Amino acid sequence: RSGWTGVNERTFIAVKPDGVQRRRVGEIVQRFEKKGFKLVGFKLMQASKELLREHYWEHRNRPFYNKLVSYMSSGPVVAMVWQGLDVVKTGRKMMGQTNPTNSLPGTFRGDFCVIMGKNVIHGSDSVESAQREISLWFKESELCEREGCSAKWIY
Ligand code: FUP
Repeated sequence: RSGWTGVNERTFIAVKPDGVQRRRVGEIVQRFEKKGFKLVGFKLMQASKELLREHYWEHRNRPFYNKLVSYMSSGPVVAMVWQGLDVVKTGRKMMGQTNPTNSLPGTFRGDFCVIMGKNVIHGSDSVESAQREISLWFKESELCEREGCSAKWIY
């Protein structure tokens, strides 16, 4: 998957259950679109605990692991794949810090929430994590990137 760099870089973004309940899906999609990124995958789904345990595998020995998996499976999430130049790093900036208290206004976590355990949005923290998470949440056939379907000059 070494082709997924530069303007083809992809990240996995999920609106968490509280983000869906807060009705923030539209605004999150809008900000990624306004920035100039391309939506290549999108689905509303109830994630299984099995999927979430795998998704948060790196935290398996942390005290908050079980609570995190329960919360993430407590309601539907919106799973998305966004594509564009430096989308992983920029997506992380748009999200803010893990703890909303440390997140600046203008970021999703800075603007929409106050509790670390219910922080609205997930975004991959590296290109490698993005590749792992995208293949965990999406089948290749669910990702759309038709040749010529968007203007090349946007990037
Ligand atoms: P982030 O990459 O900002 O989503 O943060 P992490 O991957 O470190 O953590 C994943 C999720 O675990 C966070 F969104 C919230 C939760 N978490 C806690 O509840 N307590 C902690 O101390 C750290 C993370």
